[in-house]
Amino acid sequence: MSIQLNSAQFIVAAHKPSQWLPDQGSEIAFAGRSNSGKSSAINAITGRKGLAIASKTPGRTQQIVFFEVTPEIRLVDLPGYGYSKVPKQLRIHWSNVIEQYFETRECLRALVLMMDIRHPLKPLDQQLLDWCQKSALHSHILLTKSDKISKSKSLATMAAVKKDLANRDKLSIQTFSALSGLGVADARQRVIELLNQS
Ligand SMILES: Nc1nc2c(ncn2[C@@H]2O[C@H](COP(=O)(O)OP(=O)(O)OP(=O)(O)O)[C@@H](O)[C@H]2O)c(=O)[nH]1
Ligand SMILES: [Mg+2]
Repeated sequence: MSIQLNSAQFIVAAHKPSQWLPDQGSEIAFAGRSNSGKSSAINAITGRKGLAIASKTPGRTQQIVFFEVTPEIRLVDLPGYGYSKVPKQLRIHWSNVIEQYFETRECLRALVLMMDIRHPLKPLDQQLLDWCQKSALHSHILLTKSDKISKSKSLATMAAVKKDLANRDKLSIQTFSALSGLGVADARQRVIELLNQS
């Protein structure tokens, strides 16, 4: 099937599970720490600047945002975790909702995990990867904001992260920059493959 990610359209920003789109077809979730570049990655991968709202204020995406590529294919922008300035009650609320999403969503085909290349593999990232491993769900890691460090440093970080995750399967990893465009075509290709594998 030929999937055109640039036809992605915003459908709903869900504050509660009852607003989620029906659990059918195929869906890819974009998750990561607050400010890791999730919304920017969705914009870059779909080639739709301004599709997902990227912000200077971390913790901005406080909904589960559903984008439809076709009625059967969706990309989902999850609220960022780990931002200490978000009130504790809200952080607990979202960690519960994210858990519920991962535990129940049958149409979920893969996780795209964004990690700032300068701060990879924090405990909550590890937790999500552990969950994918346990559930045999594919995960694709984007080491984001690679433009912020030198090429040699970014390759060294990628090697270190790969080594840390060497015992896992169904996992792939790449460097990425929404700003410079590095890795965007590869990420797009990977998302399409992950949608097609279902
Ligand atoms: N230099 C650089 N900055 C980036 C890149 N990607 C995102 N940013 C910046 O990082 C900040 C956060 O980006 P977002 O895409 O909003 O991150 P997010 O993970 O969606 O953030 P929350 O929704 O707040 O959790 C913004 O100021 C972006 O402009 C990148 O590849 N390079
Ligand atoms: Mg966001």
